[in-house]
Amino acid sequence: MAHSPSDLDQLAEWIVGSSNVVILTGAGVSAESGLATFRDPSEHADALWSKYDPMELATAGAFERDPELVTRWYHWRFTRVSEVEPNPGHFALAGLERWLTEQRSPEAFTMVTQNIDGLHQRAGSKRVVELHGTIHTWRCTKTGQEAPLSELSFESFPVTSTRGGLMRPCIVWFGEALPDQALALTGTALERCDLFVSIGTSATVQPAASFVQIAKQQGAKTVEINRDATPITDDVDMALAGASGEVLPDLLSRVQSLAGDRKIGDT
Ligand code: BV8
Repeated sequence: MAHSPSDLDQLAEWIVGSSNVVILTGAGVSAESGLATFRDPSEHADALWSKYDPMELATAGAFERDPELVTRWYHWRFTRVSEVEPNPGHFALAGLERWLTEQRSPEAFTMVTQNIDGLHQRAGSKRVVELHGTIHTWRCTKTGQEAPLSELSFESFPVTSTRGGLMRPCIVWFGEALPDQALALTGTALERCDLFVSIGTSATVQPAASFVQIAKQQGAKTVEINRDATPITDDVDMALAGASGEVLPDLLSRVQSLAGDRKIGDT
């Protein structure tokens, strides 16, 4: 199930003709930077951690039962994030945001990411909604006081706060509610969008996996760019099979030549 150049040309037409684009990204977009995804075992998953199921560790219950283990896991994941760079897929999405917001309006582009790694922002994306939070900010379990990860000391695990609580990442764990503001921004963008593109996500985690239906119900065109088929592949108007780091730069150069405009991503 590979994509054809004519699919990319068609998607480029849809992008150039759109007025409000919503992009949903998942761990697959960061895979080509070398970060392990959640559900397909990756050679990047450190042997120490590959025996643990992220679904088990990314929960408040796991943190309560074994705060040292969960803190060590997030410290390892942060170490991995700090060792990698954004990939061409991240840069292409930042270029699309610049082009659409300059050619149309700031609201013309909204990126909703399930990723907590901050690689979209490092690639230059500005309009990013971090649906599941970020590994770069932690908070005290007692006071809720937040601190950037860079200010924490990981000499011992778990990390205690100055107020006698434990520090935990500002990440949405399974079973926890998503941030109100992230959900509100996403809801507004979905209501207004005429093009919804799901990229690098297995479309299995709720409520993000239902966003495509919300977009479809209000009349938006829906697209999936993913390496493998997912539960939404048969529902979208167009499914492009491929690696985001290859498909997205190709797509944007087609958008640019179609629009006959100045180069995408030019500052
Ligand atoms: C909540 C932070 C309610 C942690 C994460 C129905 C409605 C509501 C909730 C539920 C529901 N049914 C079940 C639930 C509960 C649960 C859920 O969805 N469970 C699922 C698994 C069944 N949802 C929740 O708990 C959510 N909370 O609903 O709360 C509530 C309300 C009020 C009060 C209290 C509670 C919270 C969900 C958030 C969980 N946190 N992340 C962390 O990162 O440590 S989710 C986690 O999974 C990551 O964010 C990750 O991004 C996300 C989704 O995974 P994907 O991104 O899709 O990654 P995955 O590996 O699965 O797939 C990668 C894809 O990329 C693959 O398809 C692969 O083919 C592709 N790929 C690989 N390489 C490439 C590629 N594609 C392109 N190019 C490549 N190179």
